[in-house]
Amino acid sequence: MSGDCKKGGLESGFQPPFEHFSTQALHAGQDAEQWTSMAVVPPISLSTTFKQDAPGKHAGFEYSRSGNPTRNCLEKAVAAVDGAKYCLAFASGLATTMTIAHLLKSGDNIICMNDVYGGTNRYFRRVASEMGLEVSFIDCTSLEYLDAAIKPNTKLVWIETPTNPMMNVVDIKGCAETVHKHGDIILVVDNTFMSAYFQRPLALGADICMYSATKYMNGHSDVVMGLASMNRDDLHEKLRFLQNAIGAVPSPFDCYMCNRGLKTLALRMKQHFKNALVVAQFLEADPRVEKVIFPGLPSHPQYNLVKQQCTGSSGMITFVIKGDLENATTFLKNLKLFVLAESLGGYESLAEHPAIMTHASVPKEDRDILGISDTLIRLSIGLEDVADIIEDIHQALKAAHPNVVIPTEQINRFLCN
Ligand code: P1T
Repeated sequence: MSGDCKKGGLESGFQPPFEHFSTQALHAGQDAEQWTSMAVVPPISLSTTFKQDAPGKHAGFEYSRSGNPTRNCLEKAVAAVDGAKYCLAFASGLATTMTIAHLLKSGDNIICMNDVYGGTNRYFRRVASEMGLEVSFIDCTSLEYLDAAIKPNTKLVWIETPTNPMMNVVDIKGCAETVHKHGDIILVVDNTFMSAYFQRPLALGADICMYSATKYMNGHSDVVMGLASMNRDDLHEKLRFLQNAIGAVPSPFDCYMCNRGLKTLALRMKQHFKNALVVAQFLEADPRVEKVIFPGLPSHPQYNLVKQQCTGSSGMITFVIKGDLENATTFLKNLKLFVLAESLGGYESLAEHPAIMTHASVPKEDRDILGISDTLIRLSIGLEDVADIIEDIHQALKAAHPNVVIPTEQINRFLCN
């Protein structure tokens, strides 16, 4: 630095600035070569760009949208728990859906299960269809309906199982056989409700297993993210290209959080199932309740299929309260431990009203056909002590149906679980 440059501060009369201040603040201690610190816990790699030794010669990462070390850790862990060769992470469940839809071209047909998350329905019906994709909503619990709906331009079949919110169970193996008989049609299974712990769609013949990782896979209601696992090299290559080309990627911090959440997935899912089974049995025995839909109950119409394709059931329960919208609303407003909120799959118990909340974007006539009525309530059973969960549901049901008296012994049977 020349002597002249050191002379004078910004304002005349001040001392000159300390030498190399800005350069040191930016570069001292920051050599890219040192980040092999053998940390046991994956570091959050926030750098958007990565040093190259020569143009195009790098250690595996160039730019964080195309690949990031923290995201890489998560993708490898999820691929392993899904029994998959590959996994790709996205900015949300719907960003995953949108990226997968980009595998298709204008004029192609998508068959979507008629009972899916309201946002998935909205995306296919109001966004994908507007961009030239043809979407048919079919009840895929019937393999005959599915088979009959497949057309020469059908390129993708999208199922969700169990479905949100009606908890219908779709035969994944049956769908895979039906779909693949017609040629190269991609079968996607939204595995959000079961998580990788209870269901492995790829082993049953699906081509892509996707998640809203916002739910069980992260499990702490503090990350919005999506995941897609697959075994096929060609699908991985195309989706990895689209992940970078579209750019709907999650932040390194969210990847760190989800990677951390995944470590307790098995423990959480076992407890969600255990708690939900007691709650489902309690609701089933309750005269204030019309109907309980829980895949882990023998009364579920597809219980045998659940036992064939799943290793358990999650904390998701749907039930119909007796009465009308007012009874449903009174129940929801009186819950104390449960939080009245959208979403699911976190450690905390949540309750919601699908017709008014998560599935309001589904046309009313379709909701009526599916059974998404004013008295339908969805519970996401959390990890609290099950006696507290039961007591909360009981007192809210009491507020909704003050004239129905429940013998104490009946409640106590469930509190002792
Ligand atoms: O919210 P997002 O991460 O974009 O995921 C969308 C999504 C996809 N698939 C299923 C089965 C889902 O349940 C969701 C999101 N669902 C809710 C927010 C909900 O309360 O049902």
